[in-house]
Amino acid sequence: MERTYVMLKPDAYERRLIGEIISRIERKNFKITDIKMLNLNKAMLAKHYAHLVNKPFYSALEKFMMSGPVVAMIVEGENVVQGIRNLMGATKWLEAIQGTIRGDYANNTTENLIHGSDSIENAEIEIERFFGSK
Ligand code: IDP
Ligand code: MG
Repeated sequence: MERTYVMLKPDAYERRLIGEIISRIERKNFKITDIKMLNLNKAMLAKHYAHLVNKPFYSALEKFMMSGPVVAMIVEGENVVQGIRNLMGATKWLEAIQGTIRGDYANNTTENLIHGSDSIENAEIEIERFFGSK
């Protein structure tokens, strides 16, 4: 069965939206097979966001992602990588359509509530990074 790595960001925690977002994942009939809360550090973020470290917004992203705990999950289901991306909505909040998590709750492109792996290959790398070999 396909699986993906999902991470609820510190704004989801701060805004008390953890339950709401997990409910949307479960109502879609995806299965959460592991879950934990953790605090990220600069080294973990530099690996997770390696494709963005040279962007002008990276220091703001880093600060935001260390501003509180994240909720890390392994989520399983058929075509779950794309399925979670569809539930999330577009990265840029103005492009995220209503009915998606970002479309309904985000009004900022950095503080956009949720991470989901963008490919099956990256899902396995991210699960290994945050949960170890499983
Ligand atoms: P994704 O989260 O939709 O996969 P990525 O391009 O992988 O989008 O970017 C990772 C995270 O970096 C985004 O979720 C967002 O928090 C932040 N980010 C991406 N692009 C921008 C931008 O143009 N301005 C500000 N923050 C951004
Ligand atoms: Mg991404």
